[in-house]
This record gives sequence, C-alpha cells and structure tokens, in this order.
Amino acid sequence: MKLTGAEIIWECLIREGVDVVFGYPGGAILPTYDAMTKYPQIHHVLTRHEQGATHMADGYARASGKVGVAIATSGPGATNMVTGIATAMMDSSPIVCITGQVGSRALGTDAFQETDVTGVTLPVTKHNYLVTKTADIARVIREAFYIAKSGRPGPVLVDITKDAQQLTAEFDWEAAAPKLPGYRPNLRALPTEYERALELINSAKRPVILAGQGIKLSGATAQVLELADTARIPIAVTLLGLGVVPASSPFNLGMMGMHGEAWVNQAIQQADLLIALGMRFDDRVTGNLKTYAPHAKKIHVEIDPSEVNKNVHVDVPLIGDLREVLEELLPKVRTSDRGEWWAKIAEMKGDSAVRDIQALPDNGHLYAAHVINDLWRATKDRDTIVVTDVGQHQMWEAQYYRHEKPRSLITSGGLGTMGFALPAAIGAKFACPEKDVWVVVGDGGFQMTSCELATAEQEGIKVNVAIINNAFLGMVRQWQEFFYEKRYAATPMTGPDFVKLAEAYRLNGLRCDKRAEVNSTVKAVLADKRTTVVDFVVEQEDAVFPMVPAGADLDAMIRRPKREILAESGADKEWQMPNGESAAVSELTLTGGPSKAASVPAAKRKPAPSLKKKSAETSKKSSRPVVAKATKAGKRR
Ligand SMILES: Cc1ncc(C[n+]2csc(CCOP(=O)(O)OP(=O)(O)O)c2C)c(N)n1
Repeated sequence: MKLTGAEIIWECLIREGVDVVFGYPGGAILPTYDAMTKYPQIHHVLTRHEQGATHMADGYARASGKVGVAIATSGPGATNMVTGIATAMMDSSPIVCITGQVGSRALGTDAFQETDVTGVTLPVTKHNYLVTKTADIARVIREAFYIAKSGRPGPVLVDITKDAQQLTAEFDWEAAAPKLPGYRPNLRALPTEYERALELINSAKRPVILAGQGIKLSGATAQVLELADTARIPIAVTLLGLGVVPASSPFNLGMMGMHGEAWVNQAIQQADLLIALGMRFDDRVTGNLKTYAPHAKKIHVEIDPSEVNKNVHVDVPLIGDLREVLEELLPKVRTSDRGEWWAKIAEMKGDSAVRDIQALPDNGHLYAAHVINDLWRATKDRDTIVVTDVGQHQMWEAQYYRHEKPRSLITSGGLGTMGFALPAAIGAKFACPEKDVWVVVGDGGFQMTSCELATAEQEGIKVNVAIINNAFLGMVRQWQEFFYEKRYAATPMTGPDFVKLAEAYRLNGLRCDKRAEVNSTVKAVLADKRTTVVDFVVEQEDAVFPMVPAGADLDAMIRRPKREILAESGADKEWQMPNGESAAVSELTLTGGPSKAASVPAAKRKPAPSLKKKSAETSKKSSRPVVAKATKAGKRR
C-alpha cells in the first residue's frame, strides 16, 4: 500500500500500540500534523512548550512502562526538547521523539528553522536518526521503538525531512522489521561469575543490597525481596529506586546517598559486601569514591555493560536482565540470619529518631517535611503516583512519603531537571487515568513549566499540585547557607499568587499555611474534579538533613542537630558533633536547620520594604514573604 511519509508515521505509531502523543506543531512537521486528522485513534495532546511534551512522554513512560511519544517541529521546536530528552536519557526512560526537519535539499543551508538536531542530541539520546527518504520511515520508527524499550531503556530521536513526510512510498510493516546487527541488548553473565557471586553472598557477614530502578525496569521486586528474606540482607534504596521494594518491608533500610538516612550510609560504609542491583553508583549515592564502602567486595548486576566499573571497581559483574540473573542465583543462596549485623544496624538507627523534625510538636509553623508526611498519611490508602520536581521538596518527598509500589514515585534523579514535575505528572495521568497523581514541586520549579496547567485544563484531566512554597530556590539556598556563609545570591524568589494563577487557568486553587490544615486541604483537593493547585506556605529556611557534602565521605554527614529538636520541645539542649566533621562543618551544624528567624509563621511574615507596596496591592491572603535582595537570613524581617 502506497502512503505518504506522514501517513506512514501514524500507521507505525498505531502498530506500536501508541494511544497518546504529546506535541506542538510547526512548519517542518506540518505534513505529519495534517495526516493526523485521519488517525483519530491516537489522541494528540497539545502542550504549551516542547519541553513539556518530552516530560509528558517521559512521565507517561515511567508510569506505564510503555514508550512515550513526543512530536515537535524543526529548529526551535526540536531544541526545546533537548532538556526533556536529556532527562529521559539520564533516568533510562524510553521515549521516542519525532521532529520535522527542513526539506532534504535545504539541509546544510541554514534554512529557516534549520538546526542539526541529530548533532545536538547525539550525546543525550540512546540513538538518533535523520531520515531523508520516505521509504526508510517505517523501518526507522520500528527500530526507534525497539531501541528505546530494549536492554537499558532510553530516548530515541527521529528527525524526518519535510519532503520525506510529503512523498509517498510502499508501506510494508513486516518488511520494516528492525535490522540492527551491532545492537546486542541481551547480554548474559558467565557461569563462573554466578559462582563467584554466590560465594561472596553466602560467606558475607555484613552484606547490603543496593536497590536501583533497574529492579523496577525488569520487574524484579519479588526476586529482590526473596533474596533479602532468604539471606536476611538489608536493602538500601536509591532515589529512583524508591518503591521498588515496599517502604514497609522489614528489609528496607531506606534511601542511601547525599540525603539518605544516616544509618543507611553508615551501613554501606561498614558493609563487607555490596550487591548492587540495577543502579549505577552515581556520585550522589557514593560520596567520595576513594573512601566509598572501603571494606566491601562488590557485585554489580546490570543490564548495561558500560555501567560496570565506570565509577566503582566491582569484584563480580553480572551482566544481564536483573530478574533473570536473580532467578538464576536464588536457588543457591544459603539461608542465614545475620543477627549480629541486624543488631548493629538497629543501634545505628536509634540515634536518628531524636533528630527527626517529626519529633517537633506542632508549634503552629508549617514545615515542608510535615506537609509531605501528612500528604502521605492522607493519600496512602489510595492508588497514588507522586511526581516531584527538583530541590529540597524532592528530598523531603523521598524521605517522608513512604512508597510501597514500583512506579509510584516519578522524579528526575539523574539530570535533576527543574520544571519536570507538572508536565511529567500530566503524562503519568494519561498513562494511569485511574490513579491519583500528585505533583510535589517547589515554587521555583513550578514557575518553569506552570504554563502546562493550560494543557491540563484543555484536556480536562486532574492532577493535584502541591507547591512547597518557601519563597526561595530552596536547595541552592541551603548550599549557600552551608557552604557560602549564607550569601543568598539570586535565591530569594517571589512568585505570582498561585491560587489566582490556578483560577486564571479556570482551575482550582487553595492555600494552606498550618500543619493542622494539611489533611483537610488534601481532602478538599481530592473532592474537587478539577486540577487543583495548593500553595503550601512553608518555613523559608529549613534544610534537608542529613546531608553528605558533595565529594565528602558517605558517612561524614551534616545532621540535623539534636539540640534544636530538643530545645523546641522544651527538653535538654544537649547535641552531638557529626561524624568526621571539619571545623567548618561543625559551625554549619550549629547554625543549620530552622533558625529563630525562620520560625515566624507565614501569616506574620513581613515583606521587605521595597516590595511592600506591590505586595500590599495583592489580596491579604495571597501576600507572600518577599525578599528584596540577598541579605543575611536573620535581618530579613
Ligand atoms: C533547570 C534547572 N535549573 C537550575 C537547577 C539548579 N537547582 C537545583 S535545586 C534548585 C532550587 C529549586 O528551588 P524550588 O523549585 O523552589 O524548590 P525547593 O528547593 O525550594 O524545594 C535549583 C535552582 C536545576 N536543578 N534545574
């Protein structure tokens, strides 16, 4: 059957099982948009920005496990996609991006809206194609889907010239089967490697499983839990691995790394064996590589051979699909109780409880951690996906929202892309319309892609947006507080009245600045059929604890001082120096955490003088603490 290139694109998408695409039209992709009208079985979501389209495709892919599709025009349309593509690449998310390109004769002439998009995206795609011939389109799209979802998933970009979309060619789906002789996504470990791994697992005294998102990607949750249960091995989880084993599992220690639990990092540093499952020893996870897990042998189970020995030297690599590897290992893993090791871990855990901000009684101030914890309580019995943005709120979400299921947390872990959350959540909602989708986002990141509220409204879908509004680029402010003597350069940030913003998009907006009202606010959000934006007005200068300073030893953490917790609750003022601190760090530890100045309830916050007038013009409810310029924290109010 002879079809135009544009028609072939849609025919291929239908055969790949695509039911929704996210995109934005323009000249070079116009033939494809024109042909779209003949294919109503695929729903097209018009985004407000091409970055939004890629994040939506990414969110769709992460929530469903299927390939997400984004479409854009040439030049600026395609370059706007780059951040979303890089985000998907870093987190192994399977998306296919289709971009229009100028006509093949105009290639290389600096034609209107011409950009060498395959060149631009080469380092941030798993693979990419420039297609100039109609007859190649079907094969390339089939290959793109195959590459995106096989082995270690990732983004593939297909750039198609306008004439290739317009001209016709024979469409034969069967004949277009992928031909990729050099691509071998299904490598297998050698039998000797299995034997060495078993020897190490069976003889270890202090083993720790490092659980990454590869467990989710290969669907190996049951096998990991069986390994932990059989050999009584504690599990430490990466940020992207949250949910791959239930938070409530007795084997799940919690999150590792820069903002991981203190005892988890301590356990890793004391381990004699690390069994790394589908994770890549990212620098946020290891801290100082020279001192990382110094006593531990390392087994690395990984589908992508290029990850093995990349950051950390491993003793036994097991290349292959995680579930298959574990199924091979499990029958030969010896049962063991490892009582001493568990006793040691329990001891390390005890110290952390008194530092938890949850130990603070409700003093009328709203702390972000409380918002997340209360949000978790209010939503835990519903089928919920939380999509976070990047910053402090992301880490508090990771610490206080207890994920029980794989794919219940979607977050930009590798690239750390602000602006990811709202569009990714819209994509997730398309993937899982039956689930509640919550966005947990900072006031900074929300403002990067808040235009996608219009997409939610136009599509009539419901996502729930919890803005953790601290009137700062909080995580950067925290680094400035800790490492730049509180010089808050370019981090105080005002925003619009978020309630009115939501209303301007014909959506629902709420504000909450009291802990006691978080629960009722969440209930009100769930009761409303529309997308709802909640402006949670929180303490401005709280910090995420613990924190491993970048490049420091994994167990040299800045901890939330006990004394603050104890002082706030009226108890003793005793506190402890953190482990392995430098003089600077001990100073930071003393000053870190919610300062007196930061403890002013939101309602009593005063705007800085120069912004007073402007602020007074807004409604009383919407007035936000504003900071005119970088000043020392204590002098701002
Ligand atoms: C696109 C992008 N630009 C800059 C950064 C650097 N960055 C990381 S966290 C952060 C602050 C985030 O502030 P906000 O969104 O308000 O969240 P909070 O940390 O206050 O929770 C910034 C600027 C980033 N991660 N992504």
